[in-house]
Amino acid sequence: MSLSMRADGLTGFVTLDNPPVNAIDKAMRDGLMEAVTWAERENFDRVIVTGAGRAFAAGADAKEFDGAALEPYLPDVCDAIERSFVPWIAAINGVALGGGAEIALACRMRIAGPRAQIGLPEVTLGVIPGAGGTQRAMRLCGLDKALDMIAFGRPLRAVDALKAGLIHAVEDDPVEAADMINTEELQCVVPTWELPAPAHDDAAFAAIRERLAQRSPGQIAPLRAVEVIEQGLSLPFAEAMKQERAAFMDLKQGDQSRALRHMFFAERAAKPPKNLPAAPELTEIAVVGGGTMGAGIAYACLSIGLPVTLLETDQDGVDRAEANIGKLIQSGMDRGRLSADGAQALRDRLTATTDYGKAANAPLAIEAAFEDMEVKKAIFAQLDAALSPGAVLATNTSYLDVDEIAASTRDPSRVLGLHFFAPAHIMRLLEIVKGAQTSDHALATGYALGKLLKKVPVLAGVCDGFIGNRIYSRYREAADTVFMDGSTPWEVDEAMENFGYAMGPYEVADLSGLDIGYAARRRQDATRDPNRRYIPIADRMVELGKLGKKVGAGWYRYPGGGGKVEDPIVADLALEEAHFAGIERTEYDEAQIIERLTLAMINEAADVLAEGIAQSAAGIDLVTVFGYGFPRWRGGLMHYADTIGVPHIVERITALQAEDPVAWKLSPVLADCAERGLNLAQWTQG
Ligand code: T1G
Repeated sequence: MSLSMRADGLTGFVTLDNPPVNAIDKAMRDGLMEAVTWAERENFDRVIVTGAGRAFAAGADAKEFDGAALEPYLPDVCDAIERSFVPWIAAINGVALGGGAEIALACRMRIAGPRAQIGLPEVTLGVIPGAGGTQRAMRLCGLDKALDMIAFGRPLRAVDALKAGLIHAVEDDPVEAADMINTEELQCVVPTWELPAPAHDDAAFAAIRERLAQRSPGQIAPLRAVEVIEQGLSLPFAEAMKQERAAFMDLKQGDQSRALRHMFFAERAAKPPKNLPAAPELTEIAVVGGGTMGAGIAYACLSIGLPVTLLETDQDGVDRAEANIGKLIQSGMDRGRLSADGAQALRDRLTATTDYGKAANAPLAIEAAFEDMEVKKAIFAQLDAALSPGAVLATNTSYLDVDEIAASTRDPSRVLGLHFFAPAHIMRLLEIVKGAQTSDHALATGYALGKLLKKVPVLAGVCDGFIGNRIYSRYREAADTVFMDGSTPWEVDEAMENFGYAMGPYEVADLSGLDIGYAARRRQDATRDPNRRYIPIADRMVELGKLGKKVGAGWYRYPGGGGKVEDPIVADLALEEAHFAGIERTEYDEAQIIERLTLAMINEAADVLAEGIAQSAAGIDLVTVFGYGFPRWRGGLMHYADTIGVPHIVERITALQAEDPVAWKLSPVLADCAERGLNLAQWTQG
C-alpha cells in the first residue's frame, strides 16, 4: 500500500512509506483513498499524515509518467482528503515536493519540522503541478509567492513556508504537535479550496513572464504554469482544476518533459561501475598546482572538510595558491555561503607547501598543473617518490594522454584522470578517465571523491579530449566552417542561444581565451588528417592578438571591458580567407546553423560511443549538459538526437557528405542504429 495506518483514540495516523523518498505511486494513492474512508468510518476527529524515513513525499513517481495515468488520480486523492469531514493535518517531517506538497496543501493544516522543505518543482521535470498546486498554493501564500515557487520550482525551507503562509507552524516534532491541536480550532480552519483566490495582478504576471524569458528561455512548462494560475483566478475551483489537469497531461507527453525526466534519472544512474572494490577512506587530499583549477579543486575538497596539502614548485607558487584559495574563501563569505569561523576552518585545513613529503600520507593526489606533458611527468615522478605505493595519482588534464603519464610512473595502475571543469568547486561534471592500466582501486577512489564532492561522474576512455572536449572541438570546427562559408560569429552565437545554450561558441571562446584552442590545434598539427579541411580564421585571430575578453578583443570587442560588441574586422577576416580559398559564401539561416553544429556533435559523439570512450549515450548527455551547457530541457546531446531521430540524422549527414566527405564521415554507430532500427540510447558495444 506504500503507507501504513494506525488509530490512537480519535486520531488516525497515516504514514507514507515507499522508500527511499516516498514517491507517490498508485499503491500510495490507493492507500490514501482507503485512509479517507477508514477515518470517516472510525469517525476520527483528525488524521495526521506524515512520511517514513527522511522524506514526507518526493512527489508523484516520475517512473509512472510514461505509462497511462492510473486511477485514483492524485488530484482526486487530494480532493477526497480536503473534502472529508475528518480534517487531515500534514506533519511534514522532510521534503514535501510536487505531489507531496499538494497532499499537504489539501490537508486542513500543515505543521513542518525545522528541516522540512516544501516545494512544487514540477517544471524541473517539464510539467506543472497536476494535483491542485497551481490553485491551492496561491490561496495560501498569495500570487507573487505562488508564481515564483511554481515557475522556478525552488522549494521553501520550513521557516520560509511559515512566513509565506503555506504552513501553520514549525515544530521539532510535527506529529506530536499535530496531535495536540485543539479540536475546535482544527474544525474552524477553512479548507484550502474554499479560500478566495487572489486578485489578478497585471504587474505580477508581466514580471514573472519577463523573468522566465530571461532565466528559462525555451522552456514551455513554466509559462504554462503561469497561464494556468492566471486562468484559475477567474474560474470556479473545480473548473480551474480541470484546466490544470489538462495542461499537466499535455506537458507530460511532450518532448521537454521526456528530456527532463531522462536527465533526472540519468544523473542518478551516474554511479561507479559494478564490482569495484571499496574505496579507501579519503582522510586528506594532495593537490599539485595552485592555479585556477588547482585552487578550485583544493577549495572544493576543503569545503567538504578534507584537509588539503597543496603542492607548488616554489614559494611564489605557494603564495599564488594561497591567494587564489583566499579569493574563493572571500567569495564564499561575500555570498553568505561561508561564515568567518567556517572560513577559518577551511584555512586551517590547508597546507600550501613545496615539500612533497607533507603529502606522504595522502591516499589521493590530483595534479592540476600546466598542460604540458613534460611538466606533468616531472610532477608524477615526485608524487611517485613521495606518496605511499597505495596512493592513487590523478591528473586533471583536459586532453593529454593519461596512459603516457601513467607509463612514466613506477606503477601505472594507480594513475587515472579526474577531469574537473572550471570553476572546479561549482561545475558538477567530473570525467573519470580510465587509463589502459588504471586499477579498480584507483577508479573506486576517483568515484569516492566524486561522491563526496557531489559531482556527476562520467567514466571516459583515453583519447584527445576524452568525451566532452572531443565533442566540443567538433562543435567549434563546425562553427568555424559555417563562419568561413557564410555566417558571422554573432549569427552563429545567436542561433545556438536560440537553440538553448546560455552562450554561443564564439562568446564562450572569448571568455576562455582563443589561445587555448590555438594551443590545441597546434598540438594536433602533426596528426591532423591532411585531407581534412582546415579553417585558419581562429589562428589568424590569435596571430592578430585577439585573444578574447581578457585582452578586450576576440571574436567580439569589449570596449572598456564591458559587454560584447560585434567587430566588423572579424567578419572581414572571413571574407578575406574565403576569397583566398576561392569559396563562394552562403547565407546560412538559423535552422541551417543549428543543424550543422548539432549534427557535427552528434556524429562525433557517436564515434566516441563506437570507440568505447563513453560507455553510454546517457553518459554523453550528462557530459554535454553538466559540462558544456547543452540545454537540459533537450535532454542532452544524444537524447536530443533520438528526439529528432537517427534516420533523419543519417539522411542529413549523408547529404552533407556531398559538401565535405571527410568532415561528414558518417559514424558507424549511426549507420548501425539506422540499419537495426535502434535509437542511440539503445546502442551498446558488442
Ligand atoms: N519519482 C521517482 N523516483 C524518485 C523521485 C520521484 N519523484 N524522487 C526521487 N526518486 C528516486 C531517485 O531516482 C533515486 O532513485 C532515489 O529516489 C533517491 O533520490 C502530480 C506530477 C526528493 C530531493 O521533482 O528532488 O509530483 O537512484 O538520489 O539526493 O504535481 O530525489 O536510488 O534508484 O535524488 O536525497 C515532483 C524529485 C515530481 C522531486 C531527494 N517531485 N526528487 O534527493 O535522493 S512530479 C520532484 C528530488 C509531481 C504532481 C507532479 C530528490 C529528493 P535511485 P535522490 P536525494
